[in-house]
Amino acid sequence: MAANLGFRNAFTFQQSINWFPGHMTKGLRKIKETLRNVDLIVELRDSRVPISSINYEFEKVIGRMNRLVVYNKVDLIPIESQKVCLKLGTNVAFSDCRDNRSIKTLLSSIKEFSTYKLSSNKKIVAMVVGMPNVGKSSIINAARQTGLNKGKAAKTGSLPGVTRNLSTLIKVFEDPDIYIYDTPGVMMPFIPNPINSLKVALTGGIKDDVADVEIMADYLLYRLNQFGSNIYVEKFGLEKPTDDISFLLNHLAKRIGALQSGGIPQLLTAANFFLTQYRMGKLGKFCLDEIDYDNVLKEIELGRNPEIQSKNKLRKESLSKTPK
Ligand SMILES: Nc1nc2c(ncn2[C@@H]2O[C@H](COP(=O)(O)OP(=O)(O)O)[C@@H](O)[C@H]2O)c(=O)[nH]1
Ligand SMILES: [Mg+2]
Repeated sequence: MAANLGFRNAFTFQQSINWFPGHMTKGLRKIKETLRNVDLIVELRDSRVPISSINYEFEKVIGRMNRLVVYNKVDLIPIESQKVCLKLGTNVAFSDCRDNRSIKTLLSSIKEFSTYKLSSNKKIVAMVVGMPNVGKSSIINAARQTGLNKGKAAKTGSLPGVTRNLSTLIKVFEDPDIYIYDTPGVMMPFIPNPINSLKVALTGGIKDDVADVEIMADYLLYRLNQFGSNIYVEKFGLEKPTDDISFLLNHLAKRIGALQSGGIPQLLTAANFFLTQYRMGKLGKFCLDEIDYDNVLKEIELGRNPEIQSKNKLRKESLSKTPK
């Protein structure tokens, strides 16, 4: 496996990538203001980062409201990881926006978990919230397609930050009537664990120009090797796996013809190509978070109390400054 091939067994990344533009503050305020009209919160997370895509800001706003946690993009993780995600809580569902059956199941879960009572003859109003790019707008479109056979009502896109305002109510099902609010993706103002912020950026939750594309590519290579995945080796025409991002990007630039005048490889273009291949699921299915029970508890504790991280950092710094 990876260790035998002499690959790195750790990746150092110390500075959290943070992205919290003004429309997110406004989005969070609008979410709060609209909650009183809502029967069920559908909190979307990205299955590839089921822990890192938890936004603890929602906890403060949503509190004890009725909530269904949906791990979307489940087509991009292995089946064993889905089983582990199920243990992360109750009221959990999975979805793949491109799969009709999965959307049908999701609609049933929305009915099951909403506070709506069949006898009350009332419509179900849900609100989809989550970090940017987890697939909120796509899920509403898919539900509307499956439920009513109607076309897109919410704009979607492969880059984060497409939906900037709270939508009007979008009807997705009849009898019982289900309506959903689409909301802008909200990031945490500060992600306490730097590696988690890198994972969120890698899966497309943070704008690429806020993160460093070549570092993301290096982290991706590190993780692919750790998973012992050889898909990239064959796909990119390499002789054997490599742990050297500079070598890989030079190779890729030549392979895709990303060369400046004088034949100089354009490494940034190669890095973007590498990331896109991964994001499209072409380099394999992986869950990037450690989803063992202890780690989940640790991450949740840290996410809820981000000051723990800064306290630990300060403690370490002061220890390293203490004269010996
Ligand atoms: N593979 C995969 N991609 C998805 C899925 N759902 C959404 N996407 C893609 O994720 C990107 C972001 O989707 P969007 O709905 O705009 O996300 P939002 O920012 O949360 O509203 C788009 O490129 C979608 O096509 C899914 O279940 N599987
Ligand atoms: Mg959207």
